[in-house]
Amino acid sequence: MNTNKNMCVIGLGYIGLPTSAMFAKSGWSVTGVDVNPLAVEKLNKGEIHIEEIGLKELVENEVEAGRLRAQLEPTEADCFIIAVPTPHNEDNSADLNYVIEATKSMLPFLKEGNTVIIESTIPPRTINDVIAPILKEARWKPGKDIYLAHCPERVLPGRILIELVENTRIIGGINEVSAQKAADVYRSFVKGSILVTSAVSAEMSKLMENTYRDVNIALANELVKISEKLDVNALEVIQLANHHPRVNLHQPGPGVGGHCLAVDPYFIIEKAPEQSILISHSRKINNSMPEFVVSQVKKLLPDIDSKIAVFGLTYKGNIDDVRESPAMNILSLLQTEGYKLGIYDPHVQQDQVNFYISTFEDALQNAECILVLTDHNEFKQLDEESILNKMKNPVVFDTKNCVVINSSDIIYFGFGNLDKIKALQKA
Ligand code: SAJ
Repeated sequence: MNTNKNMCVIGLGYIGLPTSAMFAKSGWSVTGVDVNPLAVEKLNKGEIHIEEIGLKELVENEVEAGRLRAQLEPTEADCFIIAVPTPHNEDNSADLNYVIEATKSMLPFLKEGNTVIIESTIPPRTINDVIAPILKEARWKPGKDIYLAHCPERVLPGRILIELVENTRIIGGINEVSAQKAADVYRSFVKGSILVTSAVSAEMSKLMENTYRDVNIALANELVKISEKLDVNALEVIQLANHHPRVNLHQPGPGVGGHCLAVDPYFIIEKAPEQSILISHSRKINNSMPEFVVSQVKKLLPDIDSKIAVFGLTYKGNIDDVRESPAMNILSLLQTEGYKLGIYDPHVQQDQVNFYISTFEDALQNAECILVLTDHNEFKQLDEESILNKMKNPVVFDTKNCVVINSSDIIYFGFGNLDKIKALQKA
């Protein structure tokens, strides 16, 4: 489809850059805007500053075809998309400064009939209570002479280019005509359903998707703690209960990380703290898991001179992202306890962290326990010969239920047999 229309995308990160490239591919003439000169410079050379499968080739093609370019300031366009980050403040509330600055930066370029879309994750009512007033102050009438909508993204890194096309999109307008205008924009390349709603329902549904997972993971994590007290195998219980056709207990773990599940629920809590009881308790349960893991480690290794081989730093398996990772909290708690640590993560580069990352063999050397904190594929089948040769005690404590141990000489602990750790302490 060749629309011959102009688009300006503000924010060339994990969402803005792939989105810009997809719109360019579908015929829009796209100007990407970023405050980072490196991102701008690279894009104009047809290069990318982030990693994502298939993105490099796509951007190269679109820049070469003249449909995609970048600059530091916005420009006139038919449609503006804002895809800047929403970090959180100390108290976990949303820091809307980037979204507000991005909105203000396009004001000088707005023309009657333009469509403005916010993709950034925002607390409920932000479109109505924060963005619309900025437009009104500039004498626009949102919904009448400018169309305004929220269209949250829901893509998973590694699958962004596929999910941008295939996922259902929720489009919430400040009024019906705004939602329809924004929906027309996404119809350029989205093959999934496009569900049109109000801005506040779109804001809330995005946050509730991630909150649903966070709350359910908290339930699984609480089950682990209850099971530890009552000597129950939590993992077996989850497996058994999930045979029920309408039950889907999630998987427990060392905590919840990443920039979505561990962050988005707070955007609901900040707007309705007294009502968000389950949501805020779930956050507390998930945040308590690093301490719970360390309490189990202390039972396993009462001697704080012991060395622990910590396997996995990222917030989930097979990625290189350490943002909000519970593994980082566990590391610092273990350091505070005084344990010696050998840290190994084949997906993390040395320059991403401010401590030393060992090789597999060095991490194992003289260790008395391998503490698995991430379910990388590399950890599912460990080199057992090295474990037996290098470790002082061949013990594995697997918080992700991902390691398969074959040798009977290696002692395996996980969230399914915490009673055995308790028994050790009593012995
Ligand atoms: N986790 C568990 N137990 C589980 C599932 C996950 O402990 O049963 C942990 C993971 O180890 C990780 C965290 O939860 O620490 C989050 O992982 P994730 O894969 O569930 O989610 P994200 O943060 O990578 O991506 C989510 C996705 N949302 C949902 O699945 C509802 C994604 O679709 C969104 O685009 C993304 O958030 C976002 O940007 O909001």
